[in-house]
Amino acid sequence: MRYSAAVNSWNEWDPLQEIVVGSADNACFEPTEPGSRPAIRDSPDTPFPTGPKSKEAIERANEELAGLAALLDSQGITVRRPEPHDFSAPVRTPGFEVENQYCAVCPRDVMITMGNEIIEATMSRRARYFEYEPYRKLVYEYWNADPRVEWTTAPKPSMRDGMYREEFWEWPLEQRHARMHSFEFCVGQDEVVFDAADMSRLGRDILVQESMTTNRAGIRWLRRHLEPRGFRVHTVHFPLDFFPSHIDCTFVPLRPGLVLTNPERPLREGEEKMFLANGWELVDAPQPVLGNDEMPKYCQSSKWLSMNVLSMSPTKVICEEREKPLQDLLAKLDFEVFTVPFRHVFEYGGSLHCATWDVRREGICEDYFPALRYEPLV
Ligand code: DAV
Repeated sequence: MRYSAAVNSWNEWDPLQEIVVGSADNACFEPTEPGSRPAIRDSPDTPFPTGPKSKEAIERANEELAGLAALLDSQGITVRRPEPHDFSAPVRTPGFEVENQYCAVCPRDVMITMGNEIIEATMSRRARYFEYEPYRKLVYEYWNADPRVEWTTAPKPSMRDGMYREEFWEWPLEQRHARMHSFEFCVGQDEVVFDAADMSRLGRDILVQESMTTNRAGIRWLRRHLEPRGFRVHTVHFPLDFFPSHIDCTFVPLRPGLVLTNPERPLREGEEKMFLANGWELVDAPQPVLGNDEMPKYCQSSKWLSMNVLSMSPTKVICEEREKPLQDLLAKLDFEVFTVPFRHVFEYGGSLHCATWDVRREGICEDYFPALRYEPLV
């Protein structure tokens, strides 16, 4: 039996062995729904398109995704891809109906590896309810290959109207400012809701961001599931991000002792203590080269996709090719920096970290916070 299990990944940086890279095949525009109000960047009053993305837009994104896959492959890393899925099909459940689904560009949002376990997130948006399907064939393969592999699907929320707080989208800026410490967003607190990309893995310690896509019940579910398995789960907040969704453009661990931080989204006061008390360094990313007004017009993410880097090891990191200031900073921090063009993937909701799901890295579960005092739930 080989030393490490078919599924084995405990952090964001250990030497990468096997990874899933997303695909833009059959991608559709995300529909307007209670958990999402997509808008065209330079023309917010024009209705957002619906249905399938254009063939050209899909080809451009697929070409960049293939470029990332080729780079990973050239480094000896096994690259897997999702199965085709008809995202143009509507979804109807007892609780909701939605005209089309989204895409399989960002496996990170849906799937997470916690050591030898695969967890499928509940998801927070209707159009993404069945987004685990393109990965199921791979999950079965890993699960069949090795009895050490655990597989958990988190409870699906109803996604009925009552689960959401639709007024959220109308709150004026002053109100958002006044409420910035309440951490109430478009999803209510009654049902268990989380996207996988709101988590970040640092060995025994897992960070979870409270966001538009992960609520407090979701975090309680994760704690009750993960604490008996030896993990410590830490909720983190970034009060200046009024539309938080997914932690990997905000707080990006690069190796033991080093986190790349977003200068416009500091941690809530006090939450930096666990890092500083354990000798970790928080280093701000430089301003992105591509500003918010240079993002693709259908892109719903911020310019901070610049920070969404992918680690191949504690010394090798992949960065978008235009983001020279960040590449220089990473080189100064002793990383070997690899670059790929990835701007056409942005309109599908992510960059290099979002568009991947690492299944296997070398290494074991380690404690990078030996001075931590932690109160488990039970
Ligand atoms: O900062 O706009 C984008 C990440 C989406 N997966 C941001 C978060």
